[in-house]
Amino acid sequence: MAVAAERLGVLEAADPELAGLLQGELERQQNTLELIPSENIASPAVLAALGSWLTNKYAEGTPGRRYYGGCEWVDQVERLCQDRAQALFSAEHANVQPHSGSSANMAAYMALCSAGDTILGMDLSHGGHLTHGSPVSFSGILYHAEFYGVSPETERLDYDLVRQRALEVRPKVLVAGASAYPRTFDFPALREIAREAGAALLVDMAHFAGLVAGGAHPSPVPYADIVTLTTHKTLRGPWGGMILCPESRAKDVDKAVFPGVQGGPMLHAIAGKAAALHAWTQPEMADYAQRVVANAARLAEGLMARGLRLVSGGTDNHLMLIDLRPLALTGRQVQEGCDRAGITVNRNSIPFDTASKFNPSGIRLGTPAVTTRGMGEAEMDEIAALVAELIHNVGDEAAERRVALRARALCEAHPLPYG
Ligand code: DSN
Repeated sequence: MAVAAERLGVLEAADPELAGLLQGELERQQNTLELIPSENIASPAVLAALGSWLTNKYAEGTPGRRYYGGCEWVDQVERLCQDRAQALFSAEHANVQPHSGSSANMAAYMALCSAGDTILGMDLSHGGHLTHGSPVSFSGILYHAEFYGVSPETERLDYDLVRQRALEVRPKVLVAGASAYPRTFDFPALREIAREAGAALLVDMAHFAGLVAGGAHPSPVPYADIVTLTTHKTLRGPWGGMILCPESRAKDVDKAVFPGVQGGPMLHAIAGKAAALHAWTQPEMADYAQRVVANAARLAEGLMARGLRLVSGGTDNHLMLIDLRPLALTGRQVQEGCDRAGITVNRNSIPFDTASKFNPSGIRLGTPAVTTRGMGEAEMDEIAALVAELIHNVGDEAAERRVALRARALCEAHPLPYG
C-alpha cells in the first residue's frame, strides 16, 4: 500500500503510538466488508488534498471577501470547488464550507426560518435524520418540529399523507431526505406540497448525493429552495457538508454558514471536496453510481430469496433495511455477529418499531463502499449468502468462522485503492 505506507511512514517517525492506531484502522478497513450505507472509501487524491498544508490557513468569509490576508491561493481553491459543485449538480450557487451535514442543515434552517418556527420532517424511526427535528437535536430544540412518516401498508411515503400533515401543521420548512429510506423521493410532489402549505422545501440529499451526481437518482435541485448534502457518503469525498441553492438564496445561505453557524472554513477539507468533485467529471463515476444501485438491488434480492424480510420489499437506491422481528432477533445481536465475522453493518430502527433505539429491530445495509472496491453482482450474491447465514445462525461460532473466511477472501480480492 504505497499511499498508506508513505503516510504511515511520516507518522511513524513522529508519533509511533498514533501511527499504530492508524495502521490498525487501515487493516480493519482492508480486511472487513463495509456495508454501512453512509460510509465509503476516499480516493488517494482526496486524501492528498485533505492531508495538505491548507489546514494551516484561516479564511473567514467567502472568496474575494475574507477577513484575513494571504488568501490568494485558498480563494482559488474554494472557487474551484464551488464551480465544480455548481456544474455537477446544475445549481446556481454552492456553499462548500459546511463542516458536516448537520452544520449544513443548521445553516439551511437559519436561512429559511427563525427559532420557534414550525418545521415538518420525516420521523427518525421511519428513516429521517436527527437534524430533521428530533427533540434531542438542535433542530427539535430551536424549532417546533412536526413529523410525517411512511404508510403502514407499503412502508413507503404516501404523498397524500404528507400533504395532509403539511396542511395541518403549516410548516415554515418542509424537510425531505432520510438516512434510512430505501426508496427514491418524488421531488415534484414535495415541491407542490410545500407550495400548497406555504412552506419552503429543504432537501437533505446527504445519503444519495452521489447517486444524483451519477444520474442514478432524480435530482432535487430544480425543486428545492435549499439542498444540503454530505461529501463523504455516496459522493466519495472527504468528511464534510455542502449547500446548493438558487442565486436568490445565496446571500442568506452564505451568511447563515458564516458567521451564523461556523467560524473559519476548513480549506483542506474544501480541497478534498474539490478533488472528489473532479472525479465525477469522469465517465466511470456515472457508471459507479449505476453499479451502486444495481448492486443494492441484487443484494436485496439475494437476502429476500434467503427468507429475510426487507422494509418496503426491497430498494431503489443504495441501502436496505432487514426487519428482524419475524426471526425474533435484535439489531444488536446481528450487528455483533457480523462484526465477529468481519462484516460491518449498523443496527437501525425500522418503521413502527417498538424496540428501543439502542437495540432496534432492524439492520441497515448498503453498497457504496463495496462497489468502490470493485465488487459487482456476483460478489453481492456471495454477500447475501454470508449475511443470511449469519442471521440464520446468530451466535453460532462455527458459522461465524465459515463466514469470516469467505468475507476475508472477498476483501483480499478487492483491495483498498491505497496500494
Ligand atoms: N449518521 C449518518 C448515517 O449513518 O446515515 C447520517 O448522518
